[in-house]
Amino acid sequence: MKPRSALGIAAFLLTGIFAAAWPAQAQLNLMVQCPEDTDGVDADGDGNPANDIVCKHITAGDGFATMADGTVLYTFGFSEVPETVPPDQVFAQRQVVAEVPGPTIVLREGQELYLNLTNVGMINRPDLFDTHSVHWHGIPNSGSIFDGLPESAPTVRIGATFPYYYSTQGKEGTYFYHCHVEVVEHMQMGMIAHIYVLPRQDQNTALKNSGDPPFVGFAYNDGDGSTGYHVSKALQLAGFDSRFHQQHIAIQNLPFAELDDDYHFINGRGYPDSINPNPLGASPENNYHLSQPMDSRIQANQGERILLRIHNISTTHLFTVRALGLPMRIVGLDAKLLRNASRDLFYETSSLTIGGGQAADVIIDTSDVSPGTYFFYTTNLDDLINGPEERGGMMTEIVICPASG
Ligand SMILES: [Ca+2]
Ligand SMILES: [Ca+2]
Ligand SMILES: [Ca+2]
Ligand SMILES: [Ca+2]
Ligand SMILES: [Cu+2]
Repeated sequence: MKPRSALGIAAFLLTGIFAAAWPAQAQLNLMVQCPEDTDGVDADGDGNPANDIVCKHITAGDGFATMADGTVLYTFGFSEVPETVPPDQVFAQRQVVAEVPGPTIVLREGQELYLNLTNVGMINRPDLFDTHSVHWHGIPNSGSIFDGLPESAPTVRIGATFPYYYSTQGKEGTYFYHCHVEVVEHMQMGMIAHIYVLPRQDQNTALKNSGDPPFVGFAYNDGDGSTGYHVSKALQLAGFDSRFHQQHIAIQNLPFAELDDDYHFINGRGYPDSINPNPLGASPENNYHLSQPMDSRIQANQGERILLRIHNISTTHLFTVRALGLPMRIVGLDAKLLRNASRDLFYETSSLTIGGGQAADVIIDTSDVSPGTYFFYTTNLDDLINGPEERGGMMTEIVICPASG
């Protein structure tokens, strides 16, 4: 771990004073919207008319993430509020709990999402009064008010809660969400997360049984099972520029023009942390809260199909990724099936180049693959680093086990 700067220590001490003052605010009236599903209509087609409304309550605040070489970096981020936390305890219990990536949200097509966002403030930067927002990148919104773009939509002030509303009918696919306030800064600081919508075709048992073994689900409503999979994993490609994060906690000018990530990761972790199945990042700076809950190791049996939901949410880098020795078929781009009425546009490739803000759905068919451990990694060699460590970075493992027979 790197030593804190004097200003960082000052900010840390201020935190204590600030935190001690919070109980006086504990009665803050926090409004979380969550209507009941009483319409009698089974909107997602799963047979239950009363489970089509999904409610989530997340906070936006700050925290500290631990890089694969042990370096602790100051972050902004989202975190889900457990149902056991009563509204008047959200501020007392849910500060300095930012996670990278933020809470993963998975919906069934047809469901409606009420996503309540509470801004709990950046307790380690009490001089800041930044607002936050949720921008669900790529979704056709129910109204521009839910877009999270500060120029056209409300953003959430410290102490406030805003209910974002989304409908998902006809919108299956792989997306991501992020804060759109001071967007380069807040995304670089870690306000990035997975969100994806499972297709209505997942309710089609006959099509599932067309797989051998039967498919667990499909990437899209493809009509013929061609995007069926047995194992799926969401992979978020991004990185941190450590100088930016260190300048931030030191309350110094932020080096926007020189922004250049030096810690590259998948789901918030560089290799080999990326294959650790446990939640990580419980540093003293982060009050021992686990800041990086999500691994990116993938395991399948020979003969199964793997769906990778990949997106690049970096503020500084394009990435080229490959799964050496494994065939990749691109079946979706930017939350759209790569097919139209007259043409199948799927393609086989050994590498995928993906820019910031793009998403891709990749199917790996392991039928003709020998059991063993394969590597999924960026071919940008200077991104296979954990800061000063020359090995690590944007890499994970795909383990193919012998067919269970
Ligand atoms: Ca339902
Ligand atoms: Ca309903
Ligand atoms: Ca700012
Ligand atoms: Ca680089
Ligand atoms: Cu923000």
